[in-house]
Amino acid sequence: MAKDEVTGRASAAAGGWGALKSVGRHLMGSGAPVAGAKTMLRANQPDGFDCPGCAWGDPEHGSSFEFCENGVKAVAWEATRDRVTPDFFAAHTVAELRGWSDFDLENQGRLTHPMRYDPATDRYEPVAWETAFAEIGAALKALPDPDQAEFYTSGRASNEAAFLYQAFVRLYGTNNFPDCSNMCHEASGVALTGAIGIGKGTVLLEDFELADAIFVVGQNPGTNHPRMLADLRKATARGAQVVAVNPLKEKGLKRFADPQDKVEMMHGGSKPTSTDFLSPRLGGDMALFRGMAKLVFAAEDRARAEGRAPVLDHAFLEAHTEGLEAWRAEVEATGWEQIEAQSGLARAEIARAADVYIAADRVILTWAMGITQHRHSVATIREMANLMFLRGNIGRPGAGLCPVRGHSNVQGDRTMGINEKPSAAFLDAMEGALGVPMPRRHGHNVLGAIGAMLGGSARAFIGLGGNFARATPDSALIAEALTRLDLTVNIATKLNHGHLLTGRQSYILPCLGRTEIDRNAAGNRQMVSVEDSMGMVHGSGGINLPAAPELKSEVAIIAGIAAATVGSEVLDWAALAQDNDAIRDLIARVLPDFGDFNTVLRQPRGFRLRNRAAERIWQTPSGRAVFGTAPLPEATEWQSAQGRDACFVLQTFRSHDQYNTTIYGMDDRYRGVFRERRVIFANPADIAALGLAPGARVALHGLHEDGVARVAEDLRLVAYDIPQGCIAGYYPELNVLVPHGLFGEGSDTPVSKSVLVRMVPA
Ligand SMILES: Nc1nc2c(c(=O)[nH]1)N[C@H]1C(S)=C(S)[C@@H](COP(=O)(O)OP(=O)(O)OC[C@H]3O[C@@H](n4cnc5c(=O)[nH]c(N)nc54)[C@H](O)[C@@H]3O)O[C@H]1N2
Ligand SMILES: Nc1nc2c(c(=O)[nH]1)N[C@H]1C(S)=C(S)[C@@H](COP(=O)(O)OP(=O)(O)OC[C@H]3O[C@@H](n4cnc5c(=O)[nH]c(N)nc54)[C@H](O)[C@@H]3O)O[C@H]1N2
Ligand SMILES: [Mo]
Repeated sequence: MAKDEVTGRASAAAGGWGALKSVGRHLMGSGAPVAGAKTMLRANQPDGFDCPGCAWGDPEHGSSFEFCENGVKAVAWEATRDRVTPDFFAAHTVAELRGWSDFDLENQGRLTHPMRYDPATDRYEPVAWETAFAEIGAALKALPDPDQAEFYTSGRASNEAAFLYQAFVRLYGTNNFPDCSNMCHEASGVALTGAIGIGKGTVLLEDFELADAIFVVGQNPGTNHPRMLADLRKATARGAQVVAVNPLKEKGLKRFADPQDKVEMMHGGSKPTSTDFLSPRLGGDMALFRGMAKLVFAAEDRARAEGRAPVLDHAFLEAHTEGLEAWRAEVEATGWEQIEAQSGLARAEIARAADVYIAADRVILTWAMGITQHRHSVATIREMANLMFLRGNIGRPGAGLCPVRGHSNVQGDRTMGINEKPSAAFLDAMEGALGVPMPRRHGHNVLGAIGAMLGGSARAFIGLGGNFARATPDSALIAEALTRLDLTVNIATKLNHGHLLTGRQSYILPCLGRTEIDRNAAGNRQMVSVEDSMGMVHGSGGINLPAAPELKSEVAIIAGIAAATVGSEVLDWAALAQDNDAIRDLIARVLPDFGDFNTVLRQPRGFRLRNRAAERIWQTPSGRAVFGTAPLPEATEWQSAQGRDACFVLQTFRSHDQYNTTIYGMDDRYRGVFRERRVIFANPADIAALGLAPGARVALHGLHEDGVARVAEDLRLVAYDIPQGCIAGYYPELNVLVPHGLFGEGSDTPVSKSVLVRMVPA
């Protein structure tokens, strides 16, 4: 068990002194401890900025300050005093920098000047903003077909930036919007749109205070949504059941010591965040939920036979749903053998979960990447929705579906129209507001963009934030493909590998971060807005001085490129770049749910976007909530691995010291791993069966058969409580093993949580 770093006592809880100590270290490390601490106090405050850490909602009462260890890391990382200046680029060739680690690149600090790549010197050199805009515009205009350009978005972009970006790209003539959410919660969007008519969750933070049972499935909130732990422990404290479903017994899912609770901190105490824990095999969740459904139907039959109150919510099912009978037939046809084999759970364990579900009047079900990054993710989420429908657990207080989003504004970016398959209604509204036709052909998502790059039809890549090269599967192939492009442009705060994979013409355009004050030419402060996982839209205004005077806001950079590319006849880019209120007025004209956007945004906690599913209005073709009827997969990856020599299913996940491809440090405190990232977590029995001992070095070989050799070398085995046959290691280092040709059915999401590999001793 890991020791608490301050008290030296073994600690079974997440949070506590270890978290506070880490907060101090990251603030000190940023070189701006006082400013950093002041900055943190304004995170998620009505007059401060939205924490760039995650998309978990903020409490209604904005007075108590809410931040977490990993929010501090995100803020300190942005508020660092270190700078990547033109001198830095003069001192290092791009070829040399490509050999640096992800950590070392970003750790150099904030980008300060717009830079252009010079192939003759293999260096980035400073370029004037206007020159960069003009050259990028000329290069885009020179493409014979706008569909040859790929416009990537990472989920930190504000609503205003995202809206302007999609307007520019559509005026340019394409719907090519590969987006980080394609690798993230796409399956949630697809499944929920089919099931309830909207691709978003239905609960608010307040619902967590009312739920009788909460299922937390396939996510690691202790690291990735730490503020959620406070809501979970409040729930267990008032007697609610919290069932964690995860192949790993993640520490934060067991106990949490709240660093903001003084008494607890003094006494070294902690409180439980869950009341039960199920550890399915990777990809086994659909089988688990099907098993639970079988038991709910059985309980209904028993209740009926014994003349007791029904278990199903018949009024809801009759008035609001369709497809129940077809699904029930699927459920009846699925045998327990298959359910136990895929889930790896005994029927008695599944019955425990079903009993919790049946006993609760109000149930919330949350999930993240452990559910969305599999081949059958869409079907799994439909199964979860089905189960919730049975007892009417949607659209009433304390109950509902809650996909827990990743990037702090990934949900908002989608709302703003970052979508390669925009609805006709959205395009009609854009045409109404802009008075010109929009492209109707569907564009590329991440998978499509990768295909176009590998195939050579893509010629340009523009990245609004993010790290496309490292976040995508098959990193090695993607890296190669990026260097063959005519044009690569990255709008970014910090240097990363993607910027070093230069096309014939390449630019790095440095932007303000969310913590920084954004003033227009007249000196007036600008704020942006974001939408959290619960559909709450907040304002966000920076409080720190810009990292460099040359920086521009994302909005201004997009407007600059747009003016040089599509001209200013339809939209007055120069004016929009100076006035985020004007952008919001435009947004409200296209998206009526934003109403009087500029007024409601300035209410203390912003406003909630209307969510019709939460009102039991279903925007599906039939006007009803729809039961999914997919069968269980023929075989999960775990089943395919059985009987094959040294074959395992690998999931790639996050350590406690990283934000996606941004590596803050080399520790994974809660899992007891320090100063290294090249580790593989494996069951002790599996390690022994290979004739190895914990600590042994191994290589992993990908088993996807498409002629590409996929190998990750020099990994150290860590014995861990994880189901046999399942192993885990860190993203992005292991993305070389994730095949781009394997993706979720209906979601196109790379299967980062189910990669078949062979383990070979080094
Ligand atoms: N500090 C920090 N915060 C973050 C991020 C970050 O990198 N760092 N990233 C942000 C982003 S973009 C996102 S999308 C979220 C990601 O948040 P998470 O989804 O929590 O991210 P992962 O680290 O990928 O963790 C996946 C979890 O699912 C479990 N899991 C894997 N496969 C399965 C399965 O088949 N079944 C079940 N039941 N569980 C499974 C893993 O054991 C792990 O606990 O966090 C956001 N917040
Ligand atoms: N194998 C595997 N692959 C995965 C995943 C996995 O679990 N396993 N997870 C997937 C998921 S859930 C996601 S969301 C993607 C993430 O993919 P991305 O969103 O593309 O990656 P990030 O690492 O979040 O991007 C980091 C970069 O964003 C830039 N940046 C930071 N802040 C700002 C800002 O305010 N503005 C701008 N313009 N730039 C900024 C910095 O330059 C930084 O280097 O990765 C996916 N890839
Ligand atoms: Mo994500």
